[in-house]
Amino acid sequence: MSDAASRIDETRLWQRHVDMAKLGGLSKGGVNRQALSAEDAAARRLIGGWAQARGYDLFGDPIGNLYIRRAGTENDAAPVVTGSHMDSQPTGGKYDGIYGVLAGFEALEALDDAGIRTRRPVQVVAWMNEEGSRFQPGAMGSSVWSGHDDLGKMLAVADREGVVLRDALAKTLAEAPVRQVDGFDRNFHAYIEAHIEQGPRLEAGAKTIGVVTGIQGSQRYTLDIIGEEAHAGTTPLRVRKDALKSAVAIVAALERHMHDPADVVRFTVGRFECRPGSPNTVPGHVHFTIDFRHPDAAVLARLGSGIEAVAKAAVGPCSVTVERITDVAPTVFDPRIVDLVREKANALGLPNMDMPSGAGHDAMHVAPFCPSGMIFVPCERGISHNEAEAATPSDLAAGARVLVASLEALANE
Ligand code: HGY
Ligand code: MN
Ligand code: MN
Repeated sequence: MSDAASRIDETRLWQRHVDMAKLGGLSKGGVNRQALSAEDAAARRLIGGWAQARGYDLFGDPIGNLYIRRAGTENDAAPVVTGSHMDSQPTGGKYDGIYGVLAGFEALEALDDAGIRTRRPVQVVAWMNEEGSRFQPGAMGSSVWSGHDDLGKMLAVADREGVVLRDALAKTLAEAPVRQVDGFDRNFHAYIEAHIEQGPRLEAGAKTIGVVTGIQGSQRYTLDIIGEEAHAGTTPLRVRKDALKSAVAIVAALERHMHDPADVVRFTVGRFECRPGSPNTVPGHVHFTIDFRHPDAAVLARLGSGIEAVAKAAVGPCSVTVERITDVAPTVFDPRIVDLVREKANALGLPNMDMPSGAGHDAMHVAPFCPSGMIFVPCERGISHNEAEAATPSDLAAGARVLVASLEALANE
């Protein structure tokens, strides 16, 4: 075992997860730590304190990504980078995202504890708003960093209470102040993100490490169906413009459009808002989201191009508008990084398997800029985006060992 890997401290890493899980902790054991919330600011303060205690450089960029940098002997060399996200779903788990940030931080500490100096700096990034549950789209921090989304446009996005991201970011930075840098430094030597699998394959295969080969592509849309509010008791059905009735017909039509006998297409309606939401008023407006995923870009393009026509054909007497929120192509990770992760897992004697990621991750926006890859560790029954999400201290530490061994090798290239 490499010196750094042997200095990964399972108890310290687990305790950091326990400390973080208190920030936004929920009654069933999960967390609600949405982007730029008070809980997110508290998480930024907590890891900032740990970083400062270790003498790491802490700084933020214009979209709220947080960077923790361990100096290299050639400190101007392009850094080797790791990280993930600290924000969660509204009823999220204790490991989604935060594991990648804490495993990255543990890697820095293990390098310190082993007295290892690397040529390149090693840097952890906590990407802002990966989940996209409060401010859409998700993976926003990494998307703006990469140029895939425009900074100004994202700063103007509002949440469902009408809070504009620019203001929420200013509030967060006031509560968790950090040195700010202008612009986005995309000069990464390599990037490896550690994450729980969020699926059942590692557990079913009795594997400790997932050597991630890529990430499937995804598209997300919002649809607004406009009808006419009316009295539930006096308005005959034949004259109604019932937005709910039309929205249900559209969802059914989209289900047919997305149907895939091989069950590879992942189609989800996750948010469905019926307004005004009064029991005795015919709904005049329905807003809902659709999210679909597939590993083949051509399938995504075909399905996406048909959405508006399917919606308009099913809308009945109402009207419908369709807005594409995000479109992320499938990611294929650099074979050199995939091989390195597998080699380090084997060297550590950890059972591992190559696998694609069904979930989206910030790595999809980093991969076009530098050789990138991911390391998965199991989560119980593959449950995620659920308060019951669970992982074991030993699996989390095993992933961190593979991570630090991989980062050290890359940082001395
Ligand atoms: O939606 C996703 O795939 C990510 O887990 N937020
Ligand atoms: Mn995640
Ligand atoms: Mn997630």
